[in-house]
Amino acid sequence: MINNKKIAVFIPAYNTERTIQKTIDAIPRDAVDEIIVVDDGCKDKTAEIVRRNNLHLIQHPHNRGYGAAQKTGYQAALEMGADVVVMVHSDFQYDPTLVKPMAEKVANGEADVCFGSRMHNPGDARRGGMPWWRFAANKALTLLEGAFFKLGLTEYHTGYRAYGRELLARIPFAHNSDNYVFDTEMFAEINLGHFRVAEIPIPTRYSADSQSPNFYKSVEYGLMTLQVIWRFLLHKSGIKSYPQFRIKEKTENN
Ligand SMILES: Nc1nc2c(ncn2[C@@H]2O[C@H](COP(=O)(O)OP(=O)(O)O)[C@@H](O)[C@H]2O)c(=O)[nH]1
Ligand SMILES: [Mg+2]
Repeated sequence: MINNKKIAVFIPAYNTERTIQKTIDAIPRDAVDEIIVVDDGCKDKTAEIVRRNNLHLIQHPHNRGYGAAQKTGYQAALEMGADVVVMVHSDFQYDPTLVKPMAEKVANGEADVCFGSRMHNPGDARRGGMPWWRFAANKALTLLEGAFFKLGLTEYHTGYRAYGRELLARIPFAHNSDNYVFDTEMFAEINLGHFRVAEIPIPTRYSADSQSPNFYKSVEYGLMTLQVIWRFLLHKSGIKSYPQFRIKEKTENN
């Protein structure tokens, strides 16, 4: 609990037997009420490790993708009554101890969502091992997304995010992509819903154990990002309406 708010950590996992235990161990348990792991069709020992830790495990029978794992995780967190859901990647690329300051921004009412940025001090991202082409693409896409989504962030490609309950209840994220671009769609939706945004600096970690989309997947992700921007512009200008961008009204229940 933070500020009497129920805090859930959601971990998307795909074949991360080498890193999931140290990820779980580093989560600050005094602040966190629920830990939900979505096993996205893992073919290794990930599920066994999660079971040993007595956490809330949800399994996809087949691999459905990073976006699909988030849909399952956020839905479960809402059903469990979470007020704040912090996504922590299972490949230990993001420092789990920062769950606390991330969740605090939302739990204390400062923002509806908090992002961890590796690009707050760009030199740190390179020193943390971010490959140069990923760094360049991150910078370029961040400039572009910043121009359209206007959330004032220093990075638009972070996987470290704390979402508040109201935001998750009002964004129809079930209509989002099952793929990596789910994260980009959330930015468009945060703009459309006029949600309040916070950002904290986080360290960058690339190690032998971390997972990342390969070069081909990253190019595909870049193109899908452009497509999201295009759909967002069509929607915002009223030319075309997309179900995923129809942000629900604020009600007593969300
Ligand atoms: N690559 C991949 N990761 C998945 C999938 N489903 C869930 N994940 C998890 O989502 C997280 C983010 O994926 P990752 O490849 O590390 O992307 P990155 O954030 O760009 O480094 C990791 O913790 C994965 O274990 C999937 O279908 N593919
Ligand atoms: Mg990764």
